[in-house]
Amino acid sequence: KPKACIFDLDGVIVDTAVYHYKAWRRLANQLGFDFTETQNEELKGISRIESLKIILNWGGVSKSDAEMQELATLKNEWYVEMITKMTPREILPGAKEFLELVKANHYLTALGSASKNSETILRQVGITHLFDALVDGNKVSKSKPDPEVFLVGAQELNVPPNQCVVFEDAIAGIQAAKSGGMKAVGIGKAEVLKGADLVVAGLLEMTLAKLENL
Ligand code: B16
Ligand code: MG
Repeated sequence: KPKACIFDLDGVIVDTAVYHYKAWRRLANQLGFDFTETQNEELKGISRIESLKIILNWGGVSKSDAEMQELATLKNEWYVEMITKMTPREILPGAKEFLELVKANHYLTALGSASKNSETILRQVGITHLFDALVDGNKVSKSKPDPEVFLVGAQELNVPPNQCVVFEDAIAGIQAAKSGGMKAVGIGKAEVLKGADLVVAGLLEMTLAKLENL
């Protein structure tokens, strides 16, 4: 029986992808090109600097490392402006309730996100207290599909990886969980999230029975 749940943030608990898209698009437009919402899907779960490299490649633009740092910082300023206005109403359906349910049933909980802004987001939506450990882009250096973010989460909770269940909306995140020796619940579509032990449309569909049967 699993002992801990590790949650990705963007796409599982909140939908910050819309804000990332707005800020990245503003940057792309300033550089003279645009990209679509479909392309934006490819950036989910990918770190800030890796996302920028992908976007510059789409626009056929090349920049030095120093210029890339400046562009990433500029994008982040626009992004932070938007996320500091987030409210608890932006929590995805069933996410807070599921966190409360697992905590009430003595599971340990951790955040496992690529974002360096996770604390701001959790504070804005008012759910920081529901996590026993917070692991994000400030604590780890390797991007998903590397399992580092989830392994550090398991370590901080003091639970062996094979007793951890990861909730993830990105393919790279499912791969990270599996290569870390954990169970993975995909949030989204089964056709997309191949390799997950279970796929649900959202945390609203999760139950204790489904968790215990993994
Ligand atoms: P930041 P997750 C990821 O969050 C996002 O999905 C991804 O689009 C973003 O680039 C990344 O965080 C880094 O975010 O710029 O705030 O450090 O899905 O891992 O919770
Ligand atoms: Mg995600």
